Amino acid sequence: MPGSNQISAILQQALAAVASSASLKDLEAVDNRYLSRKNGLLTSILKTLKDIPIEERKTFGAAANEARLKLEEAIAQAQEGLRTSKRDSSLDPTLPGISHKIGSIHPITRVIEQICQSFYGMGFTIARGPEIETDYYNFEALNFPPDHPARDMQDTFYVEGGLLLRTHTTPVQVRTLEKSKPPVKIITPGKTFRNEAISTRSYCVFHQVDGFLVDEGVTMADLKGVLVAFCRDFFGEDLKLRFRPSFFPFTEPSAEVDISCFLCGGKGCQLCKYEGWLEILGCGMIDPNVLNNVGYDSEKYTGYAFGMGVERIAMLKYKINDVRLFYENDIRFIRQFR
Ligand code: 2NL
Repeated sequence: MPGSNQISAILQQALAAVASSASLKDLEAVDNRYLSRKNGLLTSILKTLKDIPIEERKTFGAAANEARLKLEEAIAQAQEGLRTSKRDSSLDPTLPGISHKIGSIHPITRVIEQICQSFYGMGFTIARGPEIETDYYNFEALNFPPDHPARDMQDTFYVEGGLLLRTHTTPVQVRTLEKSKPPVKIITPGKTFRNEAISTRSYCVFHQVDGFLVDEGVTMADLKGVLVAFCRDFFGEDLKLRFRPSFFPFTEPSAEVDISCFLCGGKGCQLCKYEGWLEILGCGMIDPNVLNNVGYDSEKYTGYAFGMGVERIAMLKYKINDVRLFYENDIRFIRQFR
């Protein structure tokens, strides 16, 4: 028959098990072993009350209940202790936080996004294409004569298999025209390559955004309208534009576009080299030969096209005087464009 001694022996055993518990799981096991309703060592003892002489029942029952309460209390305390000690060791809210380095968008990426956004708003869609091109798409389809200086090894990077690194993104436009039916209205942002001596003004890699519209009845006036809208959106509402006659193998007529200097308003400053004007892009009406090359009837369809160097525009916009800064990945430079 169980006695009070036995109860205190079980309680001592249980308290020792609580003290040596290293985890909440251990405590749960102790709780189960001693206090489980069905067959816990302490709880079972209470079930034997009926076998005890009536006069001893009261003291024995009280002792067993007291032991149960003590153990429950000890387990609860140990649980709380484990929970807080865990919090203490792994999370101290008074410590300074772990700071994560926040990156920034590269100024070239940012300018490309801004240019695309502006043209997207005027109904242009974006097309992309390969950086390694054939002579056909990079030169021949675009009306470059076989002896054109741009085809020289000095100007173009040739790779194996008669392929080359595209010198402009215009080949993407040829590829798109080939696959489409008019009206076609796209811009082609992307990386381009030229075998040039590296200096403050030129680098072997650069970016270009080209654009065009081909449809029936497209004129130079449409071109001017789109470019005026773009320049004012990108550089400022008060700008004036100036179209100067120029030459490209793939457009006729061709023009270069200057904007009145957005820094000095055209009065003359360091940015515009005291000229009052900044050269922004090249453009023109797509040469009928180019349209014929992509299978369009150049009697029926006409198109305008334009192209701009992203580095040049980014240098003007952010007043950067050395193109190499874009490619040196100096964190102090990049960080300024947060
Ligand atoms: C510049 C000048 C230009 C084009 C790009 C083009 C596209 C097709 C047909 C004809 Cl599909 N032309 N693009 C036209 C004129 C100028 O770029 O200075 N780029 C940096």
